[in-house]
Amino acid sequence: MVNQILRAPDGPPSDVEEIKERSKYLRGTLKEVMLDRISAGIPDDDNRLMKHHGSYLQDDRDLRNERQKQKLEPAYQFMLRVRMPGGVAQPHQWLVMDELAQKYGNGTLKLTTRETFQMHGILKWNMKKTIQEIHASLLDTIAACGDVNRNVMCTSNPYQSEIHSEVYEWSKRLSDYLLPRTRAYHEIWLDEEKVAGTPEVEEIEPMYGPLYLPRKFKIGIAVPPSNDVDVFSQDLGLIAIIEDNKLIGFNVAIGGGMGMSHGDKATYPQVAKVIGFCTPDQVLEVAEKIITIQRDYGNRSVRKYARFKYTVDRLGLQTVVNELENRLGWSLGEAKPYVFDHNGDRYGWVQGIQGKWHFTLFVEGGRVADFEDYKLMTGLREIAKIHKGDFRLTANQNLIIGNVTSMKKRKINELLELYGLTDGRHFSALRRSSMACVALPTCGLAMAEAERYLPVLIDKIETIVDENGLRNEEITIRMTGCPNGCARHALGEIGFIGKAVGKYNMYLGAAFDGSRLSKIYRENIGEEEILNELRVLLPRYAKERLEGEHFGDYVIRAGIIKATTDGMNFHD
Ligand code: SRM
Ligand code: SF4
Repeated sequence: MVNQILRAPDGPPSDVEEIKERSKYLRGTLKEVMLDRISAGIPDDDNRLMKHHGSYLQDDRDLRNERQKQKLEPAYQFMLRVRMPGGVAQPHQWLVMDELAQKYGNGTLKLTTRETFQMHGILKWNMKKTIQEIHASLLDTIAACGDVNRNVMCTSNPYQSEIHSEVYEWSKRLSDYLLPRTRAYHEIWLDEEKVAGTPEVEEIEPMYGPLYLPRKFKIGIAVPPSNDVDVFSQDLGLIAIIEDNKLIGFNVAIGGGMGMSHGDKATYPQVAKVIGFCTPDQVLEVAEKIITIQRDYGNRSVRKYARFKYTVDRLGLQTVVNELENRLGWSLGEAKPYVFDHNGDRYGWVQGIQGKWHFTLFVEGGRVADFEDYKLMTGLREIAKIHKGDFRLTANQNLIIGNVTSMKKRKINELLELYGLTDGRHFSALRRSSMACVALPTCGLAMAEAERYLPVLIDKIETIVDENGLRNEEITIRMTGCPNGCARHALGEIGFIGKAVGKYNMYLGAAFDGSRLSKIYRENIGEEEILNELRVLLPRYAKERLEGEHFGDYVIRAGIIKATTDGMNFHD
């Protein structure tokens, strides 16, 4: 029986709730099915649990039809996602990820929109070895997916002030504090023995309980003026507040999220709303209590209505704040002023505090691979071999080679040049401000291409951009292969959501600083129509824009898109 207090508000528990309940704290029969050699896949119930261990069973969709014709099972393989708060990896960890991708994966690494690594194409029989090697490098994949708190993001910029490293520490603390306590991961993947006399039913998940959360939960911390983590897209967004060069605390924003389903207006992207302020030593407790509210009141019946944003809207923002303050036993402070000026990355070398250098590399679509004429993966491997600083994965799918001494900078520069690794300066600013989700061929939910197609579309848009003198104009452009919003399309000044192969809904009007959603502009259009629209819009913008006016603001001022401050209007 599902615990009464956790019952979904409007219906019987979903199948996933039943699976979690039966799973004995995320164990299920994963240990056994991973040993089975009859199929390269695993049963659906175990796959649902697998997510909590950072992995999904997928199949190569490029091969799906052919294998079906040949009456073969799909080309099953696993995607594996690492938990890496703040996106910081040490050079030896980079080398391990690179090696694992070559040895067990598809030879590439995906730098995700939540500042971590994903590997694709891992076969079932290599999963345990892969996870063990990741663990040996002092990383893990616990809670990287699933109905728990996910990888905690924070502004990746390591150069502006000491505050950035302090905030990074908070992202680590939050991530560790909010981890599930079950030993399932250690037993299944790391061969940890169960402690004798401790039946798993007694295992304590003091925060999550045996059913975990109704849905995934995401936290990001932004350090103004950079909103690179898109703090308003998070279930819980924290805005670092700095006074007299000291971190005095965080503004707390709740209820953001990007996903929706085509044709279901009860689903929508939403920007998080700021509800108050807490000091650094209060932040773990604030996050914990917010999570328990979602645990207790989130919809456990219909998963597509289960995200915290819907809980907040259903209960009402003030009710949630009251409940939070009841649970805390104290009230949040008044939110403090802050200013964001962008949600993208800045590129190239910059010298920061303590004289250290940092190079932001443009990684198109976040894909690290050796391409025919661009040996990105090899180049980064060679850099990792000599680098003594760190790597920082950004929420825009780029990479910072961080904390380089002046002595090492010359050597790293030589390697950057040797391999032609680029800050993207020879591309348009629009390309440098682009993001695309994985989509085909690995994502089972993709309705259209994204990562493989956006660069091709941008090649064509760049012609229009150049003709109109907009080459250096940073216009954020984001594409997702379905409405789930993994590349935070709703916060791109130009956004595309896949509808069907070659067809997209086009959105315009998000704010350059990530504080306002876009709105639908055209539905179900293909490449030629997209380009035709931009052939009108971009010249108008070039001629009519005010000084310093961003494209997203312009389309609203020009009446092309109606202003919205509310995610509910996303569909209009
Ligand atoms: Fe995502 C599901 C990839 C960031 C919203 N996402 C998926 C899955 C696992 C597909 C699936 O469920 O079968 C995708 C795997 C594709 C593949 O082959 O790798 C996938 N999501 C990604 C990544 C890799 C996109 C990328 O190109 O970088 C990002 C990994 C982040 C990470 O490291 O943890 C990724 N996903 C996001 C974001 C952006 C963010 O978190 O900042 C969002 C929107 C924010 C949000 O959650 O509201 C996002 N992904 C979703 C959703 C819709 C969730 C919803 O409730 O609205 C799904 C579908 C689901 O959960 O059922 C989804
Ligand atoms: Fe897959 Fe859709 Fe996410 Fe893209 S947005 S990775 S297509 S789930």
